Amino acid sequence: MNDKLALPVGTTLDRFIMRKQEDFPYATGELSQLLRDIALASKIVNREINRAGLLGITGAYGQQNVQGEEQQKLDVIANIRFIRALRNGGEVCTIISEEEDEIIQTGNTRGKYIVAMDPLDGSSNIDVNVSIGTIFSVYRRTSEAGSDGTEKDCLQSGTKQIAAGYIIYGSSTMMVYTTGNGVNGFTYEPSLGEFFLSHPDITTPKAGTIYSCNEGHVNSFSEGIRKYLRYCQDNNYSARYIGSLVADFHRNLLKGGIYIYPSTTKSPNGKLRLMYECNTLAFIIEQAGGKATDGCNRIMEMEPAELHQRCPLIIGSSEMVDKAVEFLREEAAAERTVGAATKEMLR
Ligand code: P6P
Repeated sequence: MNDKLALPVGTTLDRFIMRKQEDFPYATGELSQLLRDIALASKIVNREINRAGLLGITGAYGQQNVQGEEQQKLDVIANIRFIRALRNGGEVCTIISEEEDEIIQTGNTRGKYIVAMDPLDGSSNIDVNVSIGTIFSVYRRTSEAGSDGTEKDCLQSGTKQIAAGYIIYGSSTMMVYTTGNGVNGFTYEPSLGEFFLSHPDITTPKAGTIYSCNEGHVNSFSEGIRKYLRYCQDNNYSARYIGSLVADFHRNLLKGGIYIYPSTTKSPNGKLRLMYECNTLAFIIEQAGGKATDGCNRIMEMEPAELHQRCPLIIGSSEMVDKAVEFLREEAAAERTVGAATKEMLR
C-alpha cells in the first residue's frame, strides 16, 4: 500500500498495521505483532478499568513501587496483563516497567525488541473516574539474539525508539501511536472488540492557549518557570491540569497546548520518568510537529543512566515550548551575570 494513499477512517488497527507494514519491504512482521499484542492487553485492561467499581479492584494494593508511590490494585493488574501479552506474543525479550524495580526477562531470547512501559499512568485518578492511560516505547535490542536482553539494551536514548504510543482510557478508549511516520489515533469499539482508525495523521497546532501545570507547587518552581506561567496568565490562556499525564497530553496534542512538570526544589529532576513517559510522548509530539525538552536539552537526545531516572518535562506546541525555554534561558543568563558580578566583588 502506497503510504501516500491515506487509509480511510474506520480502517481496523489490524488492517492499518498490515498495510503500513507493506510500506517497509524488509519488515518481517514482528513489530506488527508486537503492536497487536499491546492492543490486545489494552482491551483487557480497558474492560477491568470499566468494571473496577463492581469487581472491588479499585483502591490501593498495599505496596509501594520502586518510585515509592502507593501502587493501586489496577496498577498491578495492568502490569501483569501487559507483561503476559508481551511474553506470549514472543517478539519482546525484555521489559522495563514503572511497576518493577528490575528489568523483566520474558524468556523470549530470540525476541528482537525491548518495551519500556508505564502500564497504568495516573492511577490515583482511577477511584474518581478520571481518564488514565498506558504509555509504551519500543526499542530494538542491541545485544545478540539468543540470550536475555541486557540493561544496556534498555538504556537507549529516545532517538532510538522504533515505536511509541499510549492508550487513553477516557470517555472513549483510544490508542495513539507512531512508528516514525506520523501519528495515528484509533478508537476502541467495545461491542466489536476492535480499534478503528478515527484520527489519521494527527498534527499538533504550532501554538495554543492551554497550559497544564500543577501550580500548587509554584513556590518550588524556578523563576523562569514562574515567569512563563505569569506570561500564560497575562495572555489569558486556559489552565487545564487533570493530574493524569496521558489525558493532559492527549488534549493538548489535539487542541494545541503545553504540559509542564518542571524541576522543583524538592525534586530537581522533576517527577516524570525518562524511559517510559518523557521519551514516549516526546517521540509522539515531535512526529506531530511539536517539541519536548527538559528545559535545556531535547528529551529524545538525553542519554539514560538509570532505568527509572526522572527528568523535567516541557512538552507540546512548538511555539509555546520555545517561549517557555526563552524564559528559562533569560533566567540562566541573569544567574551567570549575578555570578560574575559576585565573583568580581569578592576578588
Ligand atoms: P502531581 C501521575 O502520578 C503522574 O505521573 C502524571 O500522570 C501526572 O501528570 C502527574 O503525575 C501528577 O503529579 O504532582 O501534579 O500530582
